[in-house]
Amino acid sequence: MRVFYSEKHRLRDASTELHGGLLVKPFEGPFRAEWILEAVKEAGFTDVHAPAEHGLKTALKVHDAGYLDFLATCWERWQAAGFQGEAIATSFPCRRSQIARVPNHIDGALGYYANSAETAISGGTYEAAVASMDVALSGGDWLNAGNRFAFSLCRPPGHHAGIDLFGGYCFINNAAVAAQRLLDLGARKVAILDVDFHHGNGTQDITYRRDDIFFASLHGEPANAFPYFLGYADETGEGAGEGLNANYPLPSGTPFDVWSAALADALTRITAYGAEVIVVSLGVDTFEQDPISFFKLKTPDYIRMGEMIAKTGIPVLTLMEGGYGVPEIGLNVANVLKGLEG
Ligand code: OKP
Ligand code: ZN
Repeated sequence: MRVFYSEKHRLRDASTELHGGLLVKPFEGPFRAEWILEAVKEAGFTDVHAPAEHGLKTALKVHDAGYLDFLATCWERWQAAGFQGEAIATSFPCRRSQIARVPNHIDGALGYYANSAETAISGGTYEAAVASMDVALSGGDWLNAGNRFAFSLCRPPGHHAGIDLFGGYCFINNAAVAAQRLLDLGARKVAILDVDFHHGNGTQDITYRRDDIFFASLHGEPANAFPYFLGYADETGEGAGEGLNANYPLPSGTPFDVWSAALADALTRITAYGAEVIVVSLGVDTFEQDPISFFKLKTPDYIRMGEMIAKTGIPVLTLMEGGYGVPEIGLNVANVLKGLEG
């Protein structure tokens, strides 16, 4: 298993997150990647490589060009407007709003492109998001070269980033960009399997009308968990993508035996679809000690998770999404990789 990692993740180091009515230190910070890299090396995955720069060509096939330009210039524009703090969206287009026009003022543009307000944009955020995307793309290249496994230690995460939306700590959808590259390199069908605690609303947004990407997500039921407005079981895809979106919303307290039955079903459907590669959006915020989630997975369960995915026989690009708070996130990730390699 080759590991891809960029030090540039450190450039994403916001000082604020809007949480419970307070501006707190973000749950998603540089320490996460440090803990995960450390534990992964400790477990024997020492073949760690910096990513190659890929440019924005593939990203432009899954994201809106105006959105990527907004990400690239947001911090500069926010500062030029004279604001003192980090860029936090406060005004959003909502029911009966006009969405055909992007506001000229950065405060309006920020709300236009945001799907949630906890995520502050700070200096270096865009550069880190691009490096994270390159980490994902380099993992895709490794599989394309004929290898069965890669681990892309992406940070910041990506699965809440939609066609033209950021939020939930995500800016560029690493999984979707990697899937697009694998298709461009010759794969006919790719599956994205999202095992992060939170529904991959951004990935679903990008893949929903497509027939070349099957999307499956296991997550906290949207009635009670972020991102709240997508992730129900009756969202099955649209047009050419009808039947190719599979959501598994699960209740508070879900233990591994219940969770893994949903995983088994998702893997059956991915196999039936004929996926040539599985891109795993790996979040370990399903862990019983995660500070912002409500599933009850334990450390050894992550080995079983990896084993189940590997049993499909399909090549796997695993890339990092969430997992917070406790150092065990590192061992939990390493366990998935161990399970994959068997
Ligand atoms: C990102 B990923 C705590 C709740 C914040 C956003 C959660 C984003 C999770 N302030 N809501 O899917 O792990
Ligand atoms: Zn998550």
